[in-house]
Amino acid sequence: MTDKSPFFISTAISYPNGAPHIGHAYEMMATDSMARFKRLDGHPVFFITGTDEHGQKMQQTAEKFGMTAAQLADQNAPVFEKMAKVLNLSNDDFIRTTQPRHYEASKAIWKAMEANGDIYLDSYAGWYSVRDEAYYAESETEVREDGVRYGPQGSPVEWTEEESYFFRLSAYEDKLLALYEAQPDFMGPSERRNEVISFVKGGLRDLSISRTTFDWGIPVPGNDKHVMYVWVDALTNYITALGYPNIDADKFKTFWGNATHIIGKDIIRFHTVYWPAFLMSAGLDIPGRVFAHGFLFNRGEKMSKSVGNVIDPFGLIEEYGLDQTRFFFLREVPFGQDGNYSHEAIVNRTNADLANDLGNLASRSLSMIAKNCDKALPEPGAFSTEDQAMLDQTDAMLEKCREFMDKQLIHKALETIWDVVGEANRYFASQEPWALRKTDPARMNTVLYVTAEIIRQVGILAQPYIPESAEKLLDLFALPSDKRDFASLGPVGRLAAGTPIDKPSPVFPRYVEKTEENEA
Ligand code: ME8
Repeated sequence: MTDKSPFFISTAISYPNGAPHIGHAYEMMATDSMARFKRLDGHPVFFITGTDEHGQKMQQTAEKFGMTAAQLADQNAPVFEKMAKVLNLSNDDFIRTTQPRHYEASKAIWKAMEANGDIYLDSYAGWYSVRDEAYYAESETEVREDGVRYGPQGSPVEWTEEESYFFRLSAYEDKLLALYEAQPDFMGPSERRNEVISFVKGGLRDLSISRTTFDWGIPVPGNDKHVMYVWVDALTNYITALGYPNIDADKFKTFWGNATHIIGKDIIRFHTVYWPAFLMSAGLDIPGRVFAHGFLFNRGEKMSKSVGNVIDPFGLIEEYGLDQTRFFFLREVPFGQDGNYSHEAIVNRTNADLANDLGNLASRSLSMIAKNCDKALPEPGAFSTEDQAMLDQTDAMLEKCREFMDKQLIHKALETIWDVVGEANRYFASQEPWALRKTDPARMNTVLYVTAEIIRQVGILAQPYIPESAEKLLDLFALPSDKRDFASLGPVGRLAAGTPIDKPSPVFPRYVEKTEENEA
């Protein structure tokens, strides 16, 4: 029996200080593929995403637009919610940190940390980056030629001095190092692990966790002059979604304890240092894994509003199609590394991998069945060595994909599936079933049967990544919904001879360049 334990997974929650960009969409698509994979593999899954609406960055952006932070959040958060829908996300909840349930959860975790003796009042004097919403030690900053002091992520920092509550992070140095040691898979990819360990070994200072110079945040329990530092409330969103502080409810008991957080590489410190320390302090379980993906660049250039090369995810989906966009980013960019987007690359993936390799194979083989076999899957004869090798490789996909997906190697899982698609194309071309029609119809039947069976399994396994198209592919076999999960992969779910197969409708359209001639 394979493990079917409950699985909790989250994206980071985005700052709705502007419209969503492709980096946000990328994280959502990737996390969705993991949630869908686990569901299809028989696990109870809880998958969340949302918006991080407090903090100085929101407040400052709102001021620039002459609105309140609450108005800015109310304007943009629904665009993120809409994006989740447009991306066909299978999220079970969408957290907005301005929701009353989140105020309750944040206040509760604060009180739990306070009750544990980890919060005290003092005053803060140091460097703060509004863009990163992060405090930095002076040694992490540098003054550049322009005379401005910058933090390690390249954003300007400003000197901040105010009364502040502190979290006793220094007391967690050894506990965190012990956690990294005891739970080697706590964070990935491995390069990031070493960075974090050396940061913690370098010595942790207590963390300022409240602000008094602005009021756009959750009030500190017992002292309304202070609002919580935005990251204290932001990280808490993960347990808000499970009904915290109600830790005895089924949802919390089922899903907290082995969480997987998918985030970008710029916010790993918050998730692997601060968050586990807060949780330990509040007496709650630590996540099972934090995985940091890379950044997306437009033809190698960082996307920025001032350069004017920010990619709008809605536009991209409009242009190339949803599953084409999902497939491109998940197949092309090794998950965990930085990646690039270009028009040529996405057209190439769309046309080569989807339209040609999978689409054409399905349409050629199933059309032949509809035409030559009375619209029903033919009875196969004895399998040749080639047939058997093809089926064996197909049956072996699940185990390999499962292993890769457990390590968040989404691109490797897709490579595994498309290796089979490539091999199936070579098989089909070399067996020449169209020539066998006259010379050896029984053999043609076997080749068509094997090809159809490969397409069935590829369709089932492709669902996490390209859900809509995979569904259409499986519809070609009129496969019932209870035969579409991973328990039906392999020999147990083999297609039955006689399965009705009509002339297939196209599943993967080719991308045609928009030239004046084509437009006319
Ligand atoms: O960091 N490519 O919000 P955010 C890939 N609110 N990923 C990118 C990216 C890019 N170009 N730009 C950003 C925050 N991201 C906090 C998170 S979680 C409790 C609070 C990723 O809107 C980024 O790494 O700046 C992060 O994981 C997510 O998008 C939201 O970024």
